[in-house]
Amino acid sequence: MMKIEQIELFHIRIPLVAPFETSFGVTRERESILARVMCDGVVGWGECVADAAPGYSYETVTTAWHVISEYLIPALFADPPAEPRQIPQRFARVRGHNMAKATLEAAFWDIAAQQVGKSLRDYIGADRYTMRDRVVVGVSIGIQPTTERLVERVVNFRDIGYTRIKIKIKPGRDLDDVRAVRAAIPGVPLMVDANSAYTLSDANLFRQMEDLDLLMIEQPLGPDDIYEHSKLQRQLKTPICLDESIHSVADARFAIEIGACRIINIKQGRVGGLTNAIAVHDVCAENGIPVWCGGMLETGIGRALNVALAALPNFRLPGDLSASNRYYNPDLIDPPFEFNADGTLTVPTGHGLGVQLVTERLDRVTLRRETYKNERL
Ligand code: OSB
Ligand code: MG
Repeated sequence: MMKIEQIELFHIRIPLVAPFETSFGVTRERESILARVMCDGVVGWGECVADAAPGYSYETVTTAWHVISEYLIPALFADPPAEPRQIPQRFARVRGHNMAKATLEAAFWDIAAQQVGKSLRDYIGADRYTMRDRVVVGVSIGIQPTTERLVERVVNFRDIGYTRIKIKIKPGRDLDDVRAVRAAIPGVPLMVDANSAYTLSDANLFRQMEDLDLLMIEQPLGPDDIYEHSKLQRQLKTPICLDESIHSVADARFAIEIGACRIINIKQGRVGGLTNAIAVHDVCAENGIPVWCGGMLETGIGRALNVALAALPNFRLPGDLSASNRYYNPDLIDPPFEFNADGTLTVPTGHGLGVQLVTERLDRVTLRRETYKNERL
């Protein structure tokens, strides 16, 4: 049994190095929650991927704080898990709120790996998977004020060495932007992410992108839709990748079975934690569907978890896992994640997450901090 002594929550706000615009809004400062869990004197960290506003998901920093503090922490104190894989079952009486759930589960994976003296990568891999040492990464570029500025940024990231470029699109900022970018970087793997900004009646727009050699079109239709994506996918040679629509193994199975996508973006926060993320990975692998690791503008804490997850074998496409300096300067961790010349990030080898949080930096960005002690101990 994991003996949980206490759990601390930190509501943080940290400025991005550049604003990040998607079809659902602009983020200038990332708000999030960090959870610090202590079990038997071992400290583990988890980062919540919910944002301040309910743009990408209905979850927000405020709803996640509420659900974590009022329901999830008490559930764990009442019935502590023997290992992290039991946590989804402990949280089963809370519907939804996957990002809140994933925050705590992450910290327990960090602790469990440390307790057996393994990196999170090796702990996830166990004897079941051959894990990578480095993960191939891409960059996700937000909507820019002008097409010229977008092309400039794309070329800049290509020159740094990012081997896959993703650009955000929205109605009015789509075909012309994609054509201009494609012309500027012929041959470079390129994809678009619509974050659910379109409907089936826009099928013709996506057909017009068919000759731009896109790697995939990410989440063109509704955040809760799977069915209409299958109708769109039937009209396109370009693979559709689902992000927002996939919240569970059941969603993944359904989407694969009806042909709604040929690729799935896995975000551990969106599917309710690492246990479910690994299960989605497995289902996709069994069905020949490649996955890649999505990002939510995480600090180094969340990034370390993503990088370990992306070391699994069916993460066959570059993830939205850029170097720390593409997001925050400085990151909350030191050393930061650095971009390798071969287009990869190195998976940490230290025990647990294998990254070092800088306490003074955390203090500087913390808006609220609360400690929950386990009175049952
Ligand atoms: O749709 O993948 C997305 C960021 C916030 C919310 C949703 C998304 C994104 C990104 C950024 O695309 C990925 C990253 O962290 O680099
Ligand atoms: Mg996306």
